[in-house]
Amino acid sequence: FKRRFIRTQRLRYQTHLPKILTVETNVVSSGVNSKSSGIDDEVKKAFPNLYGRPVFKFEKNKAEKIEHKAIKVGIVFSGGPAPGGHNVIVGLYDLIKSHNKNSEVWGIYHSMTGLYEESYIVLNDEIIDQYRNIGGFNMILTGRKYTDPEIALPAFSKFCKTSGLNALVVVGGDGSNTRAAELAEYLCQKNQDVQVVGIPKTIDGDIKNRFIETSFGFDTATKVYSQLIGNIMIDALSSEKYWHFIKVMGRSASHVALECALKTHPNMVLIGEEIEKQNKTLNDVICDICDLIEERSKKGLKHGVLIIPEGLIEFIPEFSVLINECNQIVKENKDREERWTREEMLEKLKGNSLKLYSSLPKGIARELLYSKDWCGDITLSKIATDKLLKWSCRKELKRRSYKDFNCMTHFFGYEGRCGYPSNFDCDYCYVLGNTAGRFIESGITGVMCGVNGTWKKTEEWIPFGMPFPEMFLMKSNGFQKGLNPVAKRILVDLKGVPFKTLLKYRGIWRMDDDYYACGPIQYHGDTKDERTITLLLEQRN
Ligand code: FBP
Repeated sequence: FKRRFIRTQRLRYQTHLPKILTVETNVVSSGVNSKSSGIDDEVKKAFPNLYGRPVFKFEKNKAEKIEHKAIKVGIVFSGGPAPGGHNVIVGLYDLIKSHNKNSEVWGIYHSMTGLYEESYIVLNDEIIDQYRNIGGFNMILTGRKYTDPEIALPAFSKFCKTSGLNALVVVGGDGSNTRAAELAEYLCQKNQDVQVVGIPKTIDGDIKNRFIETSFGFDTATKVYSQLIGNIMIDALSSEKYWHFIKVMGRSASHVALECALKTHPNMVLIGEEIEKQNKTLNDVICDICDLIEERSKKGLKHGVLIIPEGLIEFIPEFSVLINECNQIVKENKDREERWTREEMLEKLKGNSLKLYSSLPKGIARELLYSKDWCGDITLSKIATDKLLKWSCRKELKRRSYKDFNCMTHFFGYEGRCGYPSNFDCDYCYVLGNTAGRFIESGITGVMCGVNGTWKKTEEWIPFGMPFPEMFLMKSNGFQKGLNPVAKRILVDLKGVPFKTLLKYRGIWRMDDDYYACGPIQYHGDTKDERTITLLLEQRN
């Protein structure tokens, strides 16, 4: 009964809109051209139609009332779930239905795969009303399957012609938005009047740039992880006997680890980007942790909390060489169907990589050979870095004759991806859906929707559309030959204010247990609905 009650309360949450989205609007250029000097010439060539367009924004329509024709808009979820996704659909649905009740939103099942398999549902009020402000991607499901663009693009173009679909909204991370940009460019080249618009989704927080301030889901996920970390901290303080090694999701970038550290004040947090810059080996990292364990122990502190980013090992140079060599060996034998075994890899590797690989616990060595994502990258969430560090610290501390090391490991990942979205993520996603709808109605294609001033009150936000090429670089994507345009994943900026803030405080947190247990997300009552610390520190005008 209680669970139902909470769900009902969540369904009733009233999302807010920026002032400009409460009126009829026209799309205008913001005056900012997205031609960035940082864009590779090859990217420009790959997007001759999309490159060089301005960043679009809205202004109030002062002319006569706009007649909105009925349209059919498809929407896909792609990649890992992120809290708030359903509200993107709801925001889009509410907008286009309010403009013309004959317009339709088609929920495409299982990401892009649904497009090629023509598997979709025409959404209606009854379905939509069950998912307002509710976490998860289960309304239309998600997927990660990669389809070769040479097959996918013509198939989608044909599907639009036969079905009469006018536009597609892609809710995804870097991979999905790469697909969305290719599709938008392809349709322009074919003179096909179908719009493709992207939405920045990922709990990892790595889809951002000089225009996009944050991806949705990062706010809720980091609040959920921080609550759990805070609880563990209080337990550590209460029993004073365990070190807790906590790995948090976030793929390559350490944004999630950094945000959780700023919120909870652990004794130590590892930031992959810093470790790479300092060119540290695994042994250096282990020695740093063990030094702290010993230092605390001398003061009678046998407990502690360490936060580890999911992508840590990618940033340890000797590991990235090893991962590349393993990838290379697997790719050279791509016709092979059976899984590689540890023993076979030991026969193939040479030099330092062989030394490192053979020194790893067998389980970790095997995990390194397991599944790859669409880019051919190792799926980091499957590698138990927390356990690797525990195992290596135990070995090192034994060598130092230290006996009091009791360690518990944790991985917080999936539990943060589908929680009830915070009020921020509810509003942000609703606004992104509404924004996407307005661009589509105005015939704008090839943009990612964003909001300027997300750290302010929702009413003051300024929504915009950033042309896709702004976020691309040339890279091997693991499937097509040579280099191809791929959306960038943005890493932690070591010169940025959030990291500098960590530098200021982390020395204090090592020995003083200044733990901060922030408790669960507040949905009701007198909530300030705090933004992430990252967003507040990066505040842009
Ligand atoms: P995307 O948002 O980029 O799809 O990734 C989110 C994520 O949760 C990563 O943090 C994590 O590494 C990965 O998905 C796990 O993938 P899977 O759901 O396939 O296990």
